[in-house]
Amino acid sequence: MFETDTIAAISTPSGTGGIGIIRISGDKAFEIARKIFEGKRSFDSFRSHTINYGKIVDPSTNETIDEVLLSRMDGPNTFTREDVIEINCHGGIAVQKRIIELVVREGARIAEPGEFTKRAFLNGRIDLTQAEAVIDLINSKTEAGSRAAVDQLEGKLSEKLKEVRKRLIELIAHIEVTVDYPEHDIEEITGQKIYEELNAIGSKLNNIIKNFDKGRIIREGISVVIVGRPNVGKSSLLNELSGKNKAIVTDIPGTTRDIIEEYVNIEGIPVKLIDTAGIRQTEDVVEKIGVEKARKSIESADLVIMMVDAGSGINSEDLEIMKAAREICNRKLIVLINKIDVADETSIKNIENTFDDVRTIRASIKEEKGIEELERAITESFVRDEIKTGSEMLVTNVRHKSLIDKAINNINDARTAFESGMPLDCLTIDIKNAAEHIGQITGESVSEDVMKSIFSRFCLGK
Ligand SMILES: Nc1nc2c(ncn2[C@@H]2O[C@H](COP(=O)(O)OP(=O)(O)OP(=O)(O)O)[C@@H](O)[C@H]2O)c(=O)[nH]1
Ligand SMILES: [Mg+2]
Repeated sequence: MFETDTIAAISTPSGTGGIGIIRISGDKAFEIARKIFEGKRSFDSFRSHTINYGKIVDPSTNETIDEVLLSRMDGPNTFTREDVIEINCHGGIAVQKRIIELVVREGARIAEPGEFTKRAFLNGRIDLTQAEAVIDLINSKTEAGSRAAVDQLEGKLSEKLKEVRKRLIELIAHIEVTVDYPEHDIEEITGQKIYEELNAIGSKLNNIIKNFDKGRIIREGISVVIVGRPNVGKSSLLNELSGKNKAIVTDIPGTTRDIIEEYVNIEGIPVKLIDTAGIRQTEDVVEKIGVEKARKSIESADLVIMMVDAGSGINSEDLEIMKAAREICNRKLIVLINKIDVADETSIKNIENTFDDVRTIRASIKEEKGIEELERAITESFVRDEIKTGSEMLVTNVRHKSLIDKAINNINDARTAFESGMPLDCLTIDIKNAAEHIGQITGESVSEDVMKSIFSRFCLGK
């Protein structure tokens, strides 16, 4: 399982930048540096964790490839715990490529995505939740998202989970002792204690998981679906909010045929906007599919914006859609009354009265009215109760969530077994499973497959 060969990668994003960083990690890192680096002083005179000026020279031709700054970092005080070299070169992708080719020729291998972080994990520098936090940090779309990732990187989640796992293992040990010395009255006292401890651990896990929805929103954003009958201005809204002309807008009803998605950042929260085909009875096959997709997307949305056209007023189609939206999602719902520029006060009032039990917002996308109020309404409903993260720790990762759920189920099984009077040693298998599931989160017990899938989500050079 353990690879000890030397790996290398260009760690800066590809393209032309101010500088490029090439990272080498492993037994041969220093040997390679000795061969290709020429400075005023020799490589071996450099102290660890210093940056040194010099040139990269191809030893086979004596050709200078670039002027560089070279960092020498002696293991184990490095990210991977191995000897690490970092070469800061002058950008240009061609130069970076030549250097990395040279490094490979002298004995390194190109790193797989995430392999540096994987080594940090395998060498005990970080645990699995921290490794995953590195990915989240790279990918995080918002400040709140990166804050949650930093918490996780600092090991707050694993600290809690390691503690839970320790308690579970102690429980198993406890039961085994009890079973080995089966004096009846001792067992009864111990049994009660074990039961109480199981309850305590169960509620601790429930506590950790209860903020998951909030964590998910911070990590992945809110998904907001825009629905309404054809021509009310759904695609215009998507374009307006995203500042792009992604969706086609025409005055022909039935313009949008498929789902269109766009990420926008509203007050620091990533919002996935979903524009849908106008919902109406239609015989057009393509449009029918679009309408079906629109209905489906209501099901998975966090928030539904139901748009109506103030100019033409409410008709039975609007009411049908509204009914469907309410039925499918008892979720958050906003009615956006669009095109107020072509409607009079009475008809707008009329619409507001029709939907007097939900939040309504008056808007004209044409005249850019009501957009700010809508944006506020979108974030408010979530920010207030769900997104403001205090100091509390958030579980943002679906993998973690599902493993904690499994562990909670195991613990509940053990509790049920105890309640129905099963002998104590029947509980151990459930408790062991719970410990196993928790261990898979922190990486204390984790399979090669899981690791592969986690680290493959990294970009190269990380
Ligand atoms: N007067 C007025 N016209 C608007 C407003 N918003 C959108 N429109 C116009 O309404 C028409 C339809 O807009 P779209 O955004 O394509 O409507 P849609 O809901 O996506 O329509 P489908 O994709 O067919 O379901 C276009 O001609 C827009 O320019 C508005 O606030 N006022
Ligand atoms: Mg459209």
